[in-house]
Amino acid sequence: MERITSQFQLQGAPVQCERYGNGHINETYLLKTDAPHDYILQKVNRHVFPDIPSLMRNITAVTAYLWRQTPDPRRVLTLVPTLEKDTYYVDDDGETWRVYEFVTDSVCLDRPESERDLEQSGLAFGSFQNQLADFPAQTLVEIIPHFHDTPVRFTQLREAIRMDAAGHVKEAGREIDAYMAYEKYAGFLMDLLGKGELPLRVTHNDTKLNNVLMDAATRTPLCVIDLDTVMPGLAANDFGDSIRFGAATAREDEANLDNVGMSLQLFEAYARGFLSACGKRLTPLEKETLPMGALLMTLECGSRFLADYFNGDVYFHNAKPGQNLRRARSHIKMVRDMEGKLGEMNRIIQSIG
Ligand code: ADP
Ligand code: GN1
Ligand code: MG
Repeated sequence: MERITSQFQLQGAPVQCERYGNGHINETYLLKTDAPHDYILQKVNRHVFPDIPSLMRNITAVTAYLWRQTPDPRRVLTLVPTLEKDTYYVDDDGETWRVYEFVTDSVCLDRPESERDLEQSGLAFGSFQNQLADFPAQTLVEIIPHFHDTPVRFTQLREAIRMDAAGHVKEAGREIDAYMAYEKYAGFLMDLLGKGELPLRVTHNDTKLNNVLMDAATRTPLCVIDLDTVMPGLAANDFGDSIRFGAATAREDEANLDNVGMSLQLFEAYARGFLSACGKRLTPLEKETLPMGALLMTLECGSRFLADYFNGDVYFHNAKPGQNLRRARSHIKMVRDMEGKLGEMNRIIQSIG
């Protein structure tokens, strides 16, 4: 690690470097120094992100733009330069490393501890979208093409079933049937986009609760993190992914499906925060699509977990074998629950206005 950390312009000498956080993609470390100054060191996942130079250029451009609006290192993710003044370092094995300022006195939650926590995360992601409303979207590279193209995700699931790389397909007939029964919804947002009825915006695309840092004392939003997938996208997807993760009544990989569903109270809390920050910018149709965004992001993410299970767990970090299958099962259960609550979700959105 010393070989890596010595490449960055750090304040203080590194004294400790340990795995940190619960992200599914990158390898993240908390780097402590002998100065009162900590950092986040990350090995960027090169299998997930084949074009890291473009990814880093996207992040640099977006954070510079945000910094002009809010010049505060606790409120904008801040890259630490290398000795060569680059934003990342490639080691002898071809792995890419980057360092961020550690956002001090912050909390990062895997589950909301109150409705207010989720409302505040809605405020954070809504404000993020608002702050980037006039960002020149055409300058961003589409870092993972078709990232939230749900029909394409179903094609990838079919391909994973056909290849059956890990030999799991024969035991997962029920899950496959369950997902295929919901494919009828997959094209809903992409069709509206194709017809020009929904605008493309600069969106975050990975709006999990644990991708926002809150002030430890006030529990109000500080900083939106994990900017790897900032790309042109749909407001409903940013809204929906937050609901998938944050309004769930259980963890992503909950094994007891009786516990799994979506809480309408949490849905409402998130919607209040999100719409208070960016509601005025959304078209009436965009607002109408928010509930379907929640269902579709849950369906899509579940189909990706199932495909990864069939592919041999090559994409998402898995703490234990079978975790992707448990995630896929919980997600389809949540889709069913959301389907039954679409009317209520619509009423909530309309009542917030
Ligand atoms: P992944 O793509 O794997 O999800 P993230 O960039 O989200 O990686 O980082 C993983 C975790 O590390 C986050 O959920 C958060 O807990 C922590 N983290 C990341 N960046 C910072 C930061 N600048 N300050 C404090 N914590 C951070
Ligand atoms: C990944 O990186 P992380 O853990 O914040 C994934 C998201 C999924 C999410 C599921 C680049 O997010 O798309 O929704 O896991 N990120 C990428 O929890 O694929
Ligand atoms: Mg993350």
